[in-house]
Amino acid sequence: MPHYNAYDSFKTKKSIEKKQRAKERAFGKKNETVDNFVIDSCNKYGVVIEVRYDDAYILYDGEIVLAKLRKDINLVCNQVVFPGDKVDIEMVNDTYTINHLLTRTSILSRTKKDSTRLNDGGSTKNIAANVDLAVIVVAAKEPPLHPKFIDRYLMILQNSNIPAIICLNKCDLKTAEDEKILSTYRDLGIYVIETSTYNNIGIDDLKAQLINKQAIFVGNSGVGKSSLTNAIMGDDEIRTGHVSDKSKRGRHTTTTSKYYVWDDNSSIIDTPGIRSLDVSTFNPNEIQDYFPEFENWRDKCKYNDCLHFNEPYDSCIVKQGVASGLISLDRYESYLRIMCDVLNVKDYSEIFDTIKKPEEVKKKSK
Ligand SMILES: Nc1nc2c(ncn2[C@@H]2O[C@H](COP(=O)(O)OP(=O)(O)OP(=O)(O)O)[C@@H](O)[C@H]2O)c(=O)[nH]1
Ligand SMILES: [Mg+2]
Ligand SMILES: [Zn+2]
Repeated sequence: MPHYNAYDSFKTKKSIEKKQRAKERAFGKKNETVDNFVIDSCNKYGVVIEVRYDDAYILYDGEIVLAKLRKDINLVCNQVVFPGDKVDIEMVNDTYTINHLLTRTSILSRTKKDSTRLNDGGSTKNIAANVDLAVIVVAAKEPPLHPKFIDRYLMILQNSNIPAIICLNKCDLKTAEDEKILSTYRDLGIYVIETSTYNNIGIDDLKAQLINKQAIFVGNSGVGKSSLTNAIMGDDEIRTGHVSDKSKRGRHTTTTSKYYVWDDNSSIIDTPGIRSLDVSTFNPNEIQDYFPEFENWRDKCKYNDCLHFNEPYDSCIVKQGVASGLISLDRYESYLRIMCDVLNVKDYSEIFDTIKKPEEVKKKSK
C-alpha cells in the first residue's frame, strides 16, 4: 500500500541520515554539515574536559573555560565533542567559540538499542575521544564481579581499537571466586591489576600503567572509578557514593564523564557507571572474532560457517574444547548470551547443557 511504502521510505531515509551522522561524529569525517570543522592540526589547542548540552568546559592554556560551538554548526555541543577531544578555540564577543575539532586518534562509543522503536538498528553513544588505554574497573564483592560485563566491554573496546586492562578494585574484599574469574583474563594475556583505595594497594602500579597516556575508567556503578581517580589525583575532590545495600548496585554517583590531568602528559577520564552493555547490533558471524581463544579450534569445526551455537556437539570442535576445559566455560557462556542477544533467541540453557554434560548427550545421540 502506497501509504505504508511512503512511511517506510521516510523512516529508512531518516535512519540512514541518523547512521551517517553517528558515523561522522564517531570518525570525525568532513562532511557538508560540518565543512572545515575537522582539521589535522592548529597552533594551540584546548582539551575538552566535560560536555554539557550546549557548551563544554575546555582546558586551555592552563585554565578551564566554557565554550560554545561555532554558530554555523547546526548541532548541539554534546553531539559533536566529547571528553578528551582536542579543539581549536577562539574568543568571539566575550564568548569562547569552538572553531575546529582536531582529527581524533580514537573514539569510544557504545550502541544502544532503542526498545521503543521497531526495526531500530540502534543509536551510537560516543563516550570519549583520543583514548589511549581503557581500564575496565570491576570490584570484589560490591557490586559482584560478572565476567559477562568484562567480555562485553572487551568487545566494544576492541571494536573501537582501544587497548584495555582490567582493574579489580576493592581487593580488600577479594574472594577465591574473584581470583578464578580474573585468572581467565590473565590467561588471555590481558593485564590485570588489583587495587584497594581503602588500603592504598596497587595505586602506584596502576599509575605506572597510565603514565603518559590519556586513559579512561569504565565499568559498573559503585566499583570505585571515582575513588581510583581521587587516589591517583592525590585528593578527594570527586564525589563518590556508597553501593546501596538492597540491590548491591551502585548509586550512579558520577553523572557525566570528566577529564582529569594528573601528570604533565597523563590524564584520566572518569565516567558514570552503567548497568548493562548492549552488543546486539554486532554481526553474529563476527562475535567469535572477539573470542581469540576459539581461534585454534574453530577452523576444525565440521561446518565452515559454524557459529558454535545451535550446531551439534559432535560437529563443533569449539564446544568440545569447552567441554574438555581448554576453553573457559564462563567465556563460552558469555559468548552464548551475546549470540542470544544478537540472534534474538530467548534461552541458551539447552545448548549450554550439551557442553556441561557432553558424555550424556553423546550416549543419547547413539
Ligand atoms: N571496600 C572498598 N570499598 C571501596 C574501595 N574503593 C571505593 N570503595 C567504595 O565504593 C563505593 C563506590 O565508589 P565510587 O568511587 O563512587 O564508585 P564509581 O565507580 O565512581 O561509581 P559511579 O560514579 O556510580 O559510577 C564508595 O562507597 C567507596 O567508598 C576499596 O578499595 N575498597
Ligand atoms: Mg563515579
Ligand atoms: Zn563450532
